[in-house]
Amino acid sequence: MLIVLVTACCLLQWPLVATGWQTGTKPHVFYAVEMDGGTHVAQALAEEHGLEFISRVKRVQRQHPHIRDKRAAVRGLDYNTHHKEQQNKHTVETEDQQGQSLTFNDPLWPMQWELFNRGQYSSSHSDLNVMPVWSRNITGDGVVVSIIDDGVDHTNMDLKRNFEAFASFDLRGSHGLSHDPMPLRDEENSHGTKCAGEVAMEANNSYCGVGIAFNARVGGIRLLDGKVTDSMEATSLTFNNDFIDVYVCCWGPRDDGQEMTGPGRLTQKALMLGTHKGRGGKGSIFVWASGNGGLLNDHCGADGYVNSIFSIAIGAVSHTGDPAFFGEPCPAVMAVSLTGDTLPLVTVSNLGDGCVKHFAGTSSAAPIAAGILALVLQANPDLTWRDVQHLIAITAKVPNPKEPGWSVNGAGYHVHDRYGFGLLDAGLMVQQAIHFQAVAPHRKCTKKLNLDPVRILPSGGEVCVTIQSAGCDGMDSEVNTLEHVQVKMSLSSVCRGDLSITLVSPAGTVSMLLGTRRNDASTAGLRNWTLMSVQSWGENPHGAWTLKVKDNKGTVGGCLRAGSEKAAGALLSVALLLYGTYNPHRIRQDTLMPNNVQERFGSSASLHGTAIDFSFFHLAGSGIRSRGVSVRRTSLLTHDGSHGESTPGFSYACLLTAVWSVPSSPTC
Ligand SMILES: *[C@@H]1O[C@H](CO)[C@@H](O)[C@H](O)[C@H]1NC(C)=O
Ligand SMILES: *[C@@H]1O[C@H](CO)[C@@H](O)[C@H](O)[C@H]1NC(C)=O
Ligand SMILES: *[C@@H]1O[C@H](CO)[C@@H](O)[C@H](O)[C@H]1NC(C)=O
Ligand SMILES: [Ca+2]
Ligand SMILES: [Ca+2]
Ligand SMILES: [Ca+2]
Repeated sequence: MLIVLVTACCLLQWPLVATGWQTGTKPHVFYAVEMDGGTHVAQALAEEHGLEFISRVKRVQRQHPHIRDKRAAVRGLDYNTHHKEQQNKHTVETEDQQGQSLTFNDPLWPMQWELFNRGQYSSSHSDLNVMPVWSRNITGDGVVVSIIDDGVDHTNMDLKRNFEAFASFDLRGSHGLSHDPMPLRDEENSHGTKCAGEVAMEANNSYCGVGIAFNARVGGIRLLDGKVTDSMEATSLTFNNDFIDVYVCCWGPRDDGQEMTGPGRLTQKALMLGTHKGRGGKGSIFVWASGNGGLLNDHCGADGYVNSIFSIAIGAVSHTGDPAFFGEPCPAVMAVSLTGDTLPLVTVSNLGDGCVKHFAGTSSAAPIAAGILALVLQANPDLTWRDVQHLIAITAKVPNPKEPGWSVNGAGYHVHDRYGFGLLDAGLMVQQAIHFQAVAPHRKCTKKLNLDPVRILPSGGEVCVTIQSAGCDGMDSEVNTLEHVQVKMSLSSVCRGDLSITLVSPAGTVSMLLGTRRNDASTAGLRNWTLMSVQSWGENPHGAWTLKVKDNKGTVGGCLRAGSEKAAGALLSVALLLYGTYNPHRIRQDTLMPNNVQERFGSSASLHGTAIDFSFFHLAGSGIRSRGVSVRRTSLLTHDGSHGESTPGFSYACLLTAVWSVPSSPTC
């Protein structure tokens, strides 16, 4: 009772979150209220004050607007000169495809090489291997995907049928508070609609193309049209999360190679809340575009959304399996999907005749991944947010083994800074998903390093610290099979973009957590910045971890650094965060066995008789070397019991919104 009264007080006095400064939009005030008592109490409170309950978040803070960029705009693409659209003069259907492939009457279906590649545009037959899944009548039925972006045009002929209002919301309030995410009709605001089309364009309606999960439900949460706040992001990421299965975010900090920022406090909480409570406790799936700053030498280690363990960061490769030129490397990238780089990519739009043939950027790659995950979730709705990440790690394949940079980690996973675990394969993923056993409970083992005195980084030199980890041996938090690894650190620097930060695991896996960025002349250093790697997935964390910060002096032209300079900075604090599971049957020093990637799926590589293309079969003979690590095979998954509850006790809080008028010029 007391808390409610205090809350009411807050309601009257703290317009914590004001988002009403857009000209021409109807102003709304968002209130975050911390309280006990659960949804019904919050709803009653809202009603009492003429407010609308939106969703819950954990904590409140003063909101400052910031910019989040969509990840579609890529400079230097000129579609007209890149290729001639060859007609299928060379349509050879392989034995496996005969009798298996569905045919659609959608006029642009023949152009959708990424879904079904018959050599339409080149000799490459690489695609997402979705046909065997569709042939089994797995088409996204019953799965709900929401695009958090600039809106979704649900009047489009190809989206009408699959549009889901309950997966939709308008946080910009331009139509009043509603479930109508209709975007403005201009090029700038066609992004979310394009993303939605890739996922769920209606199939066989004689219009435009076919979505990868063409029977999934799709909605849009309209967030991006002007500046956003932490609270708006948090609201969108937790919106109706018992109903929405997959959220797609093709935006983030500016990919200008200078910015280093990530989710604010509320958004971090929202990502955690979503993965713990969303989807009835199995966890919301957050698919994230990994960034388009390649041409500006950006590195996704500088993107806190990508570094979150709760998001699945997706990069892009072309039909030849080469990384897209606009892509960004970092060891937090989980996988790649195919993109409309120089080839067409069919989707819908809120402009013109509603159908477009080109869509590029990691913005075009992430929705495809989300569509594949919709197929996977239809095949096995019980999968948790972590099960899904395990499935990606197990089934993604090496699209181009000749690309330098592949290595095999201490648990036998092939990893790469630009590809993550590799290219998604819908057929393989669905096949593995059907009988997938939930992974063991999530554990987190933290080790803080005592850095007193601080370690000085010599100019042009490097500083190394070793962290001995026992993997929290003997404690409830003991981890012996890794998933994500994070390093939370603070350092000062005279020129941030000159720095590179690497982490070497006890098994010898080298993760380049942050690469140099030639445009980042910031002197701000890192303040409790969290870096992440998925590249030690499956390894045993027991042993010595080495963190190395190197000053690559001269990388950033904009940093005028004196020759007489003594230090480039100092390492102030380091904590190693190990996430994973404890498998009681795991032997500490795993028996060394030759790694044979083929062995993993060699015997079961068919989905109802359809051969699945394992490009990564080439791995063994391709000359890929692990970085001096003896490659060994360990148990990939821990099948040692049900996945249990490890939900932290969230104190209850909620976000309310009012349609009250805002004082004339709110200046937050
Ligand atoms: C699409 O419709 C055509 C008739 O227009 C039909 O022949 C074809 O089998 C349909 N495809 C699917 C996958 O239902
Ligand atoms: C395909 O699945 C849908 C829904 O899951 C079902 O209604 C339909 O009957 C199935 N079709 C076939 C041919 O099994
Ligand atoms: C990092 O966070 C800790 C605890 O939250 C705080 O004490 C410390 O001052 C922070 N460091 C920096 C550089 O902001
Ligand atoms: Ca269609
Ligand atoms: Ca970036
Ligand atoms: Ca992530």
